[in-house]
Amino acid sequence: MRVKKFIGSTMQEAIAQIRDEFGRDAVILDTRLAKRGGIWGLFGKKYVEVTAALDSETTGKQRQKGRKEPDQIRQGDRLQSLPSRSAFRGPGQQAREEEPMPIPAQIAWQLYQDTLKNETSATGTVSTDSAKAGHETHAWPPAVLAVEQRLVDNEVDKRLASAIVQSVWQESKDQLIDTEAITAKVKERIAAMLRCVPPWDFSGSKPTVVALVGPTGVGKTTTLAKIAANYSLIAGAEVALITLDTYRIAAVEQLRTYAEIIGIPLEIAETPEEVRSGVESWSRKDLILIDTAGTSQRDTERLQEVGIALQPITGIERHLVFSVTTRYRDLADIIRRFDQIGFDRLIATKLDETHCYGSLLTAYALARRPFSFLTDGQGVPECIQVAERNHMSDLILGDA
Ligand SMILES: Nc1nc2c(ncn2[C@@H]2O[C@H](COP(=O)(O)OP(=O)(O)O)[C@@H](O)[C@H]2O)c(=O)[nH]1
Ligand SMILES: [Mg+2]
Repeated sequence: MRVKKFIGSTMQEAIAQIRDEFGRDAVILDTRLAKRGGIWGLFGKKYVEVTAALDSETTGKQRQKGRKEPDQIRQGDRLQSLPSRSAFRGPGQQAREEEPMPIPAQIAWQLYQDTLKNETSATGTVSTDSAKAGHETHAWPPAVLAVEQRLVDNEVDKRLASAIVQSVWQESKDQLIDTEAITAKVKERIAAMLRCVPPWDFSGSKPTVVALVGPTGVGKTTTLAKIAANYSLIAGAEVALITLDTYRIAAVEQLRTYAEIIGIPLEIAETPEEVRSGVESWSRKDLILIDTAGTSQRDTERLQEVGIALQPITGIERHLVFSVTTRYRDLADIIRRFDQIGFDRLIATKLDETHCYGSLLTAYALARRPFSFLTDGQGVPECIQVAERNHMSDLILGDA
C-alpha cells in the first residue's frame, strides 16, 4: 500500500494530482483545510491537504477484471469509484426501481400489518390469517426458527422477523431443508421487500434540489459534504450548497469549510425567502443540496420552521437521515415527527458503529419510502455508498 499527501489550492486540484499519480483506484484517507504563511495562521493562504492511498493488490485485481464501463456501475458501488458523470445517466434506472413489489414480498408486509392490527384491535379477538400463522410457528423446524432468531438478534422487530419467515415458509416448505436454503430464501425476500433509488442522473429539468432533514447529530452535514464532493469532484456535476442551519456558528463554519475544500458555492439562508431565492439563483446547477438544523424530540417549532422553508420549493426531494444505531421506538418517533413536514427518501448513517442492521428494515417498514444512501464512517468523501437492496439484505441478515 502506498500512502501520500497531496496539496492543492482546492480539493479539485488535489484530486487531479491523485488521479494523475495513483489513478482512479486511489482511496482518500483524509482531507483537511490548512493555512500557509500569515501570522499565527491568520491571513495565510488556505490550501487543501488530501491523504490518499493506493492498495497495489486490489489495483492488480481490478486491472485484471478490466475497468468498469459506466453502464456496469451498480448501486452499492462506492460513489468515489464511479468513473465519470455519465455513470449517473443509466437510462431506465428510475423506472426499474418503480416496478411493483413482487407478490411474495407484498405478502410478507401484509402478514406484518396483520400482526400489528391484531395487537391494536380493541376487542382482542384474534382471527386473521397471521394469527393462525402464529400458531403455525410451533410447526417450524429448528432451522427456520434459527433464521428468525438471527433476524431478531440483528434488531429486526420480532413481529417483522416472524412475518418474513412465515411468508417464506408458507411458500416453499418442502425446499426448506437446511439453514442455508432458508437463509438464502429469506435474504431474497428481504431484498424484494426493500426499495432503493439509483443515483440522480440530472437528465430531467434542472436543477435537482435535495434537502437533508433529521435529528441532531445523525450526520446530515457530513453526508451532505460526502454527496457534494462525490458529485462535484468525481462525477463532475455542478453542485451548490445552501444551509438553513444558522443557529450555531459552528454549524455554518463546518459547511463553509467543506464548501471551500470542494470548491463549490455555499449560500447561508436565514429565511424561507432566502432559501427560495438561493434555489432560483442556481437554476443552472445540476444539484442543489440543502442542509437543515437538527431537531430534537421536543423541538416542534424548529421542525415547523424547516418544513415551512422547504415547502415552497417545487420538486424538492427531502431525505430523512437517521443513524442505523437508533432503537425501534426512537426510530418510530423520528419517522412520525418528520412525517409532519414530509420526506421522500431515507439515508442511514453510522453503519460502522454497529454490527446489527435490523433498523434498516424497521425504518423501511415504518416509513415505506426508498433508501438513497448509506454511510459508514466519518471520512469525507469516501464513507458513502449508494443504497442497494441486496447489500442491505446481506447486512440485515448479518452476512455482509
Ligand atoms: N461513525 C460515523 N460517524 C459519522 C458518520 N456520519 C457522520 N458522523 C459523525 O457524526 C457527528 C455528527 O455529524 P454531523 O454531520 O455534524 O451531524 P448533523 O448534526 O446531523 O449535521 C460528526 O462527528 C460526524 O463526523 C458515519 O457514517 N459514521
Ligand atoms: Mg449539521
